[in-house]
Amino acid sequence: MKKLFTVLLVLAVAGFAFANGGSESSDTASAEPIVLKAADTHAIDYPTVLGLIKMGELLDEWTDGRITIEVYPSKQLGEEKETIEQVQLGALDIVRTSVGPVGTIVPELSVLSLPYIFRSAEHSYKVVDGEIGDELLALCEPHGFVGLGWYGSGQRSFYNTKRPIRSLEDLDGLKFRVMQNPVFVDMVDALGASATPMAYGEVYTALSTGVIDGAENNYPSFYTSNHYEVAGYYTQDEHLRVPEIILMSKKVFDTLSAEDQELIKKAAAESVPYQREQWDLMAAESRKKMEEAGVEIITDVDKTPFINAMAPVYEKHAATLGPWIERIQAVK
Ligand code: GTR
Repeated sequence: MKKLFTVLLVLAVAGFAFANGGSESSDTASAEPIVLKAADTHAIDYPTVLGLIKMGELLDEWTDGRITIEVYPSKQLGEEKETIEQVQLGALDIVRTSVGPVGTIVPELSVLSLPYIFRSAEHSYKVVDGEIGDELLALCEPHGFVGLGWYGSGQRSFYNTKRPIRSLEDLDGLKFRVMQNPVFVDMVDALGASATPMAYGEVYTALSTGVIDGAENNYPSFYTSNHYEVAGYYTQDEHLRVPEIILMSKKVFDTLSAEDQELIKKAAAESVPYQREQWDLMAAESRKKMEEAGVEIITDVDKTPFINAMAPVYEKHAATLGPWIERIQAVK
């Protein structure tokens, strides 16, 4: 009996191997090269772009060059909002973007754009790497995206051309650029300042010409966009921790074999820890460079009034985001 079982097992394994090998050699379509185009707003050495490059290298290695990623950095394929739309339509394969603007298409994602929703970087990683993150990625699908993973992007704080901000009063009358999602307008309104949604690539000129007085971002974006040249005051109020997301076009994804889909998901997942390491390095380096460039970094800011001022933003979005807010806050 035992012998028969062993023989059957051997036959089953052989059959499986044959079926696999057979399908590979007969299925010429799976041997066709797949070149995925990926867009990022940042320059080639920015951690998010390095993450995409890593993802492409892994795919290249695992498939002997059959699947590769062509990364287009520095907004070569357009501003973030446009590239998100291109991915949704299937005209572009992959975009790495801030979650911020995606919230206008996948409403549940806006919970990650609420001010002070995360207590720390650890809290934000725990949320996106856990059940909540997985559910949010799955919610991208009905909107035409396959959510492939979350990259790190630290904290976002206000900076401006006028004066050091230490209190809510200091914000009074200032005009800030925000990312294109109404939740950020609500946030700035609640702080008593005014907000102008605008594409990232327009911010430098808008700051230089006085169309806006300031903006908000993390250290690497503030530094690499050269905004520090015109906005000399950076207040570390840490109001946002909006993650970065890798989105693939569902239209394109659905044309691939299940095996290739798995490889793409795996490569994205494996690029995440690498991206986050690169992130930490660049955040520290950018902060140092900001100091060297003479930016006044205001760290003695009492965040409590800022946090309390956000109550109306939470009230406004409670109807749609309430259960998500509670779940995120409950993650210890
Ligand atoms: C950066 C982010 C970009 C872009 C930019 C912005 O931190 O990495 O994807 O969203 O902020 O403020 O538009």
